[in-house]
Parts: sequence; C-alpha cells; structure tokens
Amino acid sequence: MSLEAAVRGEITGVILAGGRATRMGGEDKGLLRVAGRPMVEHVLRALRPQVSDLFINANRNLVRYREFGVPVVSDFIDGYCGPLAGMASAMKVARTAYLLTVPCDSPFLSADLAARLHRGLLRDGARIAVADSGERLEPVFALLDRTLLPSLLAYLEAGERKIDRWYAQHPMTRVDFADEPGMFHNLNTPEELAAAEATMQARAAASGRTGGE
Ligand SMILES: Nc1nc2c(ncn2[C@@H]2O[C@H](COP(=O)(O)OP(=O)(O)O)[C@@H](O)[C@H]2O)c(=O)[nH]1
Ligand SMILES: [Mg+2]
Repeated sequence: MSLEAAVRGEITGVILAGGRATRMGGEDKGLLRVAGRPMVEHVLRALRPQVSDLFINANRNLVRYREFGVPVVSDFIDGYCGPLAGMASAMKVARTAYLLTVPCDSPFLSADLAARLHRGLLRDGARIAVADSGERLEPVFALLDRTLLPSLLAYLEAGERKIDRWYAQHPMTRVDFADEPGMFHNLNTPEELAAAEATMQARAAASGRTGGE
C-alpha cells in the first residue's frame, strides 16, 4: 500500500453543514449553488479522494443532503451548539483514527489538506492539527485524534461551546498553508456568494478561450 493510501485509510472526513447560516439569511448554505453545483458538492468532490469514509453533518434538509450519496449525521445535541457539536457527532460514528473537519461553505478546498494536516500532526506529536492560512488560524479546517471524543463530550456537556478554548486544552499544532490562502475563502453572505460566482464564471470563460483547464 502506498503511503498516501495508508494515510487516507486512517481519516474520516466530515463536512460541517449544521449551522443556522444567519448571515446567509437563514438559507441552508451547503445547498446553495455556486458554479452550477451546491456548495457541499464542491467540498465533497475535493474531499472524497483524501479520506476513507465521509459524512455530511446537517441539521435540516436531511433528505436533500442524503442525495449526495454519503451518510448524513445530525448533531447529537439540540440547539445549534456550534461546530464542536458537529465534530463530536461525527467522531461518535467514525471508525478511523482521525477525523478531518471542513465547512460546507468553502468550495475552493485543496487536494492536499488531509495529507498536510496529517504530516503536521505526526511531526509535532499533536492530537489536533489546525490549518493556518498565513493570516489566521482556521479552526474548522482541522484534523482531530478520535480519542479526544470523551474530552469533547465532557466539554459540551459542561455547556462550553468555544472551539479555540477546547483546542487549547490539548496538544495542538498549526499547519502552515500560507501558500494556499484561497482554500479558506468561505461564503457566508449573499454578497460573498455572488462575488465567488462571478470569479468562477470569469475563470471558466478564460479557460474556455485558451482551451486549458
Ligand atoms: N453541526 C453544527 N455545525 C455548525 C453549527 N454552527 C455552525 N456550524 C458549522 O460551522 C462552520 C462554520 O460556520 P460559519 O457560520 O460559516 O462560521 P465562520 O467561521 O464565521 O465562517 C459551518 O460549516 C457551519 O455549518 C452548529 O450549531 N452545529
Ligand atoms: Mg463560514
């Protein structure tokens, strides 16, 4: 087995689509289309080759999310408790050593996210590897050791919600992605969605003219 395949075999991916999307006017973000496809589908296509198992974490429109052909997991606690609730819910059902989390509103996800986070985690002997865009930590782009589940459940049961504070309780490493900052561009508002649509159309038109990719 290649090293790449071995790494992939240890990782379950979860696409976090369980938020209220308040800034998107409450529209279910993952299902909104950009470049002709629901956002969650862009993320799914980028993630699938990087992981052995894959889940979508969603709390509404479950029937529509199931149409993407991967299991859909809802938060095990009610009340939209934030991304940590989605992560814990996926950790409960995952079977691999690690969980890779990404948000549903990031259609520019790169092909090497999992491998680079995994390398950083092992290199630094950490149990959480978080992507750093060069400008900031991107806490929902992370690789987590699944043995952290009891700690995460206790944290949530205590009423805590803040992701950074939970990360800070464990050996964590930042993995530098300053060479790929565009990967973290996520679309939270109708304006950001419209701008991304325009950029993607311009790119498609340019590649059509040159006959390139
Ligand atoms: N499961 C779950 N996911 C959530 C919840 N709230 C937010 N998220 C997810 O967390 C990610 C980041 O949320 P977002 O509103 O885009 O925050 P941003 O970091 O400001 O862009 C998104 O993928 C959301 O779907 C929640 O209550 N439950
Ligand atoms: Mg977002």
